Amino acid sequence: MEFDTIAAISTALGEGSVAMIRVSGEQAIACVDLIWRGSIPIAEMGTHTLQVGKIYERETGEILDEVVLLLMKGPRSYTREDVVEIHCHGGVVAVNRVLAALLRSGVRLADPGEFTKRAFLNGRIDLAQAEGIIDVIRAKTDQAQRMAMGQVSGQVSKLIRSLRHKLIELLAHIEVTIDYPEHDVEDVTVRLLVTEGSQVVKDMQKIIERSKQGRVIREGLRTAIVGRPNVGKSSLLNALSQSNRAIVTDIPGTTRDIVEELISIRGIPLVILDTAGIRETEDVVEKIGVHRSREALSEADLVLVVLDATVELTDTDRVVIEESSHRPRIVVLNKVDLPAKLNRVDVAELVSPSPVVSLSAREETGLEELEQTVYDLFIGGKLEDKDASYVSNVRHIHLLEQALASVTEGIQSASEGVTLDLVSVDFRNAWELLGEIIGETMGEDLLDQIFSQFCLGK
Ligand SMILES: Nc1nc2c(ncn2[C@@H]2O[C@H](COP(=O)(O)OP(=O)(O)OP(=O)(O)O)[C@@H](O)[C@H]2O)c(=O)[nH]1
Ligand SMILES: [Mg+2]
Repeated sequence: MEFDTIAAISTALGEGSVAMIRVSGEQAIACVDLIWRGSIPIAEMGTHTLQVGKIYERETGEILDEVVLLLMKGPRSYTREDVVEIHCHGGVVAVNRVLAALLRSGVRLADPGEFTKRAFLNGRIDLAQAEGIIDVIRAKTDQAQRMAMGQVSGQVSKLIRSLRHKLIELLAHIEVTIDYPEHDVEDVTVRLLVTEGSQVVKDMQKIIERSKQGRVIREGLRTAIVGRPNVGKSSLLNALSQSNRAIVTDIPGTTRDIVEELISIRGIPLVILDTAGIRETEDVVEKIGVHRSREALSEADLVLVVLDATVELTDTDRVVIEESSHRPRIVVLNKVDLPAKLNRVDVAELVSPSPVVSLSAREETGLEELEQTVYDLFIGGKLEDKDASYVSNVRHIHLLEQALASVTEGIQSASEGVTLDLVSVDFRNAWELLGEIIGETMGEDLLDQIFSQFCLGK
């Protein structure tokens, strides 16, 4: 495909040693040459070579910056088009003036993600790989970044292509059976659809099951710390995040609003929410806080229920235990540095099968056990396989689930004797849904929506 020529600053704006402007398109070389002063014109440079020179303003002749210029001729470039990279001195002003000069020489300012969109439209990468690039940029932990790199290198795409390949084979069988009814192979085809189709269903289920871990690694586990006032919820947030993020006092009802902090447990990102202590209150502000605590409790991926080990269970503790009983949770017995009134075994019995961990948030002891418990609960041994590929993108997971439903329905219909041309509709539908993951079947709107999530210059 051919597009106009675009440019954008690809590095983060701010003071730094280098700032890079990327130019891509048919006119990239000609446009930059208009404002370039080096030992040779860019048009005469070899591909994948660099040159030191100056960028000047055509109107006044003023030298704007001394730069290193890198040429990558298509198709051996990020976008598969001719790409010129201009490495300016870091700093907001120089790079912006060079960009302005470029825009006056006939280049258009790129939209966010437009370079990557071209890499996709020009067939260098598929859509799932392109989305992996956003995830690499956004990754907050090693695990998330490693998983995103797997997606960029095509691991997710490979899984999807293999599923589609099996579906297309089944569709071919259906076609043949419909086209040559005289061969009387309908029974054979139905049996094949049921057995082979069920295998595809199993494969999809496995991928979807694993994607839960993938999603946790990519987006982080939303973890709400709940409990009655003064049990040490804010102290726990501070201990886990090694910060003084939340205010801690001995006054019950200190935390009024939700305090959020991102931490990482062995590469798994946790978004920890410290909440207001749950209790009956007439205070207007605190009431709202308690309402938010309950919302956090019901929406979180994981709930940490904090109890104060130095006193007997109160009615409010029991309410919190009851309200969290259907959520994935870990019960934390806090303040074990002081003489205990609450026995871990009794509590474990009460909250079974939820795990119980005792620790001291103030003295920061027992935190490793909590971390280990979180890790076991959500990842277990399942992550040890470093080569495993994960589907982690919510869009992909959603499409997989729809495709799974469609294949399941197709198999059901086939075994019930529904005519094969109707059955083929379900199989074809699944094939198309999977195609949307890698961008082989999809609309322009969706593309715009996906690429608008990128940074400018990527
Ligand atoms: N001895 C001891 N004291 C603790 C521990 N954790 C918290 N505390 C104390 O308990 C009191 C309440 O701690 P916070 O962390 O503010 O409790 P909270 O649950 O956030 O309270 P609210 O925000 O009011 O709901 C403070 O005086 C803390 O110093 C602990 O592990 N051991
Ligand atoms: Mg608090």
